[in-house]
Amino acid sequence: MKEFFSRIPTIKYEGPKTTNPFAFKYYDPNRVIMGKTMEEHLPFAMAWWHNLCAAGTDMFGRDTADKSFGAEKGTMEHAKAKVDAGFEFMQKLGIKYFCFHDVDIVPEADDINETNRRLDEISDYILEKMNATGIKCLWGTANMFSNPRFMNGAGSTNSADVFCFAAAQVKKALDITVKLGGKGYVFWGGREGYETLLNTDVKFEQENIARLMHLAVDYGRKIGFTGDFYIEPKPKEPMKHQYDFDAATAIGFLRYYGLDKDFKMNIEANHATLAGHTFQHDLRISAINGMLGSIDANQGDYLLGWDTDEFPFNVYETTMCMYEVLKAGGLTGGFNFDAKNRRPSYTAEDMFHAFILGMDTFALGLIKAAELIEDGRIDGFIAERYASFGGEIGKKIRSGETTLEELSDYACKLGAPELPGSGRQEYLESIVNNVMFG
Ligand code: XLS
Ligand code: NI
Ligand code: NI
Repeated sequence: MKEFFSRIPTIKYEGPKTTNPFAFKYYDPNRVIMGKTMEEHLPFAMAWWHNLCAAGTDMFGRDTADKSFGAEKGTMEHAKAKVDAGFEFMQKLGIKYFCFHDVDIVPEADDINETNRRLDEISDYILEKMNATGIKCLWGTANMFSNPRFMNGAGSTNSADVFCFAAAQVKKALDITVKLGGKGYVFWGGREGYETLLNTDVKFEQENIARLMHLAVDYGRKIGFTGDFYIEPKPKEPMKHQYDFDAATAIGFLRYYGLDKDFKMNIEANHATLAGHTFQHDLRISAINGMLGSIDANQGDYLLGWDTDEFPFNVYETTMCMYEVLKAGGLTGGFNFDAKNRRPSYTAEDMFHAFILGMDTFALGLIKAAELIEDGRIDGFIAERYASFGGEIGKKIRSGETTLEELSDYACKLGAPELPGSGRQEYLESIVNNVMFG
């Protein structure tokens, strides 16, 4: 078997003191934190599209990286070379999962029947590799945004024929996800949104998106898919307005259309920040609604208004992420690096540096989040902050055993309440720094 990354060794944990660029400084898969190993806390996944397909093309220039893996692009030989390279890559890093779109794993043909045949062929090949290595599929999805037919979206399209093509792609992507034992199936909105309300019937489009999701659930359950469906919220890009704006919007949509039992959230850091939230916010909203499923682990650039899909570097962000994940009792999904190298980082070495950075950044986040929880000062402060609801009148409010008149009488008797107590934000932030840096 050809070795694609022969210059790069298997990446091992060497600890924070090492200067070996091909070693983990913080990600020690066997280290136990709050009763589970790091590897159990952090089921990392490789995104097929960024790591094995994207080669640096942007609006202003062509590929900078060579992702041919020794084969001619657009052929099934290339598709297979990507499988070989991808599994070698994941094995060298100790990555146990991957995520894919249908068109990441095969070149799309003009006729859907031929694309489906290719998908059958490649999935046999991927399955062999999975069985040989123990690497698993985290989730699958259908790319319903690149092909020009989806210019107005897939579920949200104005064309009934295009809607059927979307249905066909979802059906096949579900078949392949089930065949590969995928834990989840993702709906990222793609082009499900609009450019202008002047040509758009929003209610009609949202009903159709919900219909497509219901059809997917019915079919998926019929063929034995027991995992979670996910919505991956994003506020904009490629459409000016994307319907799945953020977690709160997507959860409301799922409940309204009766999809909330089968769906959870796949929260992407960069999407949350594009929506004007912190990553932590969308995780918290998902968690308190019982819908925190999986994470697309990346980060954006606060100076840029689009999905830059950078590898996670910001330890404050991963710490607050892991704080939410630990509090929620973990994910049913995993941490998919929906992230790409910067265009000038075009070598094979850079692909490894990127994953080492991402995995170490999350490992640090996990270590620090556990320390924050074990430290207890933040939890203690929050409990204290709401303590008045443990008093007689507070308890009545919480249990619903009161009336507006009773509360009004209580207030009138008091005359004026005391101020609600300091929020102590700066004090709490200093605790975070204290835990982060010792
Ligand atoms: C795009 C999305 C996409 C999904 C999968 O912004 O993040 O990559 O994760 O379709
Ligand atoms: Ni994503
Ligand atoms: Ni994204």
